Amino acid sequence: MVNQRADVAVIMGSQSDWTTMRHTAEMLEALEISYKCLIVSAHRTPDRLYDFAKSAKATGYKVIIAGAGGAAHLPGMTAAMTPLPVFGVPVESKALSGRDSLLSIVQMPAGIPVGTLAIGKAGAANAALLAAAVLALSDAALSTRLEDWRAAQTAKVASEPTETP
Ligand code: RP5
Repeated sequence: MVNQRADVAVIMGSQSDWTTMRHTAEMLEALEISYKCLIVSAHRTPDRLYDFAKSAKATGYKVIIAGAGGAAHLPGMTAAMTPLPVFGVPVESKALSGRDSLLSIVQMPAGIPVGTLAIGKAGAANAALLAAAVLALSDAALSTRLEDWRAAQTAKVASEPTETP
């Protein structure tokens, strides 16, 4: 559900991050959460980052999910300029397999938090689920959808392994 007025902003440092961040978008879609995806590079488009982060709350966003790789300063810089909760997704990098991204995002000094997820696809999907849990605190219908999604996940787990899953 990509609306003009969206609850979640999904920002990423580059087009190349989309292969990871699409999993955030897909999960938000599955939970019927309104979102908008934007490319915002902390080092290539710093003015865009400033404008986005400074206006994010007034724009109506409630949660920001920021994915970046390498020297991944996008989530932290965003968090520094908005009071909204920011969840960071470390994108898997070529040189260091995303460990650089993870450490760049997770090691925020005390005072400006970034809720940091796992590297790659799992982190991208979980960022959407975490955003859903935050939004569900004040949205009973979403709370029910989230509970249903988790129940369906539980129901898919077989009690015994088989040769051909
Ligand atoms: C970061 O550098 C981006 O978040 C991306 O993960 C990484 C590589 O960017 P590109 O060179 O593919 O644009 O800023």
